Amino acid sequence: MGIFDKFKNLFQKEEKEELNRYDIGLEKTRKEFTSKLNLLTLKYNRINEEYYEELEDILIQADIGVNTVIRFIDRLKDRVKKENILNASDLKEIIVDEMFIIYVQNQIIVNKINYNKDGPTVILFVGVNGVGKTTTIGKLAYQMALQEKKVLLVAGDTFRAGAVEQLIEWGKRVNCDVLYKLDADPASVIYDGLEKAKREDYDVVLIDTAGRLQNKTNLMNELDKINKVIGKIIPNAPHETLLVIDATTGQNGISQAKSFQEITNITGIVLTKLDGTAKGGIVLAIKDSVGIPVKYVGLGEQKEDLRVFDIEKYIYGLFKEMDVEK
Ligand SMILES: Nc1nc2c(ncn2[C@@H]2O[C@H](COP(=O)(O)OP(=O)(O)O)[C@@H](O)[C@H]2O)c(=O)[nH]1
Ligand SMILES: [Mg+2]
Repeated sequence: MGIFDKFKNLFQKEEKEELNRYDIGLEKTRKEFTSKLNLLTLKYNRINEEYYEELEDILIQADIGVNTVIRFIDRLKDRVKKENILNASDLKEIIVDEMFIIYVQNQIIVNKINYNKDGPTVILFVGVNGVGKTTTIGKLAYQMALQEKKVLLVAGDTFRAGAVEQLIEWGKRVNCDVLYKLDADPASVIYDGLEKAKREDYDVVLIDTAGRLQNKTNLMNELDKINKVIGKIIPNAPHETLLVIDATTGQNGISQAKSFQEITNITGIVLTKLDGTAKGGIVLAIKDSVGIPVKYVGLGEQKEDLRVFDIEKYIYGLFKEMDVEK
């Protein structure tokens, strides 16, 4: 059974709505990517060196990242040799298959939240300004509230004007409590938030922070301080530190991931605004170059527009319009 049949079977069991969200969110990337691949296949009947070069360009333009692309092409060439593939049209399905392999890399990918069994689960959100931290917190709170979890939002971004109000708005929209304090430093707000969460038996605490990467030492000190406060009130917390990255910033997002990884322990990535880019290949590049799994993807601005990242749905979303000869 080919990989497309495998995906098709898989999705018959899925709710249509769920898959639609990926479809819509990946539309821009898919249009670029699959139409280019289809054209490439038409242009080159037979696989040759020029074919590979053009394929390389297409992948790099989709923001898959140069190193990842080079590895990918090498693997593809190996397979072409081993499996005696001559025609470009036979390669399409293998390209999809190899995308999958590059992401999975024989690892078991954990994209579930590491819930705390004895007390509130603390999730810290970090990332530079404007990437979608506050929005993601709102969306995730909405999902968790639907699962009947008692969720507290903590307004730890005390720097940006309007940041607290924005979180309060989200709290109203998704019907979750928000802890905030005006004119306080982040550590003090977080302290109060976690005390409240313990006292009042919250299941999950989502902590918003300010994202200032202009000065690495400052940010590192600030995150250290925040982590110390959190760990003091709830041992082993934070249970997750999610780095939020804006997919539309392309390779810049990769360097943000590398910088944050150097200063704090990132347990997962949220890739936002996938709906706003034709460069959705960044998902593969992040995993390949930073080694941190993408746990959630943002596929729009509404409360329903966050999804647990699913590599199969993602790849299906990218390639479903690609005609593969049976
Ligand atoms: N299209 C789209 N917009 C998003 C997504 N996530 C966030 N945004 C928008 O990005 C902007 C910045 O988001 P915000 O949460 O304030 O970023 P923060 O500074 O990191 O907290 C807002 O206008 C959001 O509506 C997404 O997945 N898709
Ligand atoms: Mg914010």
